Amino acid sequence: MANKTITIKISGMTCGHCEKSVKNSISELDGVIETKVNLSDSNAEVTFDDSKVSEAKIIAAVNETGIYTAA
Ligand SMILES: [Cu+2]
Repeated sequence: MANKTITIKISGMTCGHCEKSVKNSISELDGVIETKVNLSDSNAEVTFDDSKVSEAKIIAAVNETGIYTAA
């Protein structure tokens, strides 16, 4: 088990509500330890246990909202 911190670019966020929605969609994944979403920088900093979840899964969770796009 190793904790990893990544920053992903998020498109489509326009307000504090968007910020919260993105944060929730990432935080509910098993293995995610901390999520910081920055509306002004259009990104999310995510710390996770890489034995439980991956960067690809985190990106997929954001894209599954159908509103926000992660890369
Ligand atoms: Cu919004």
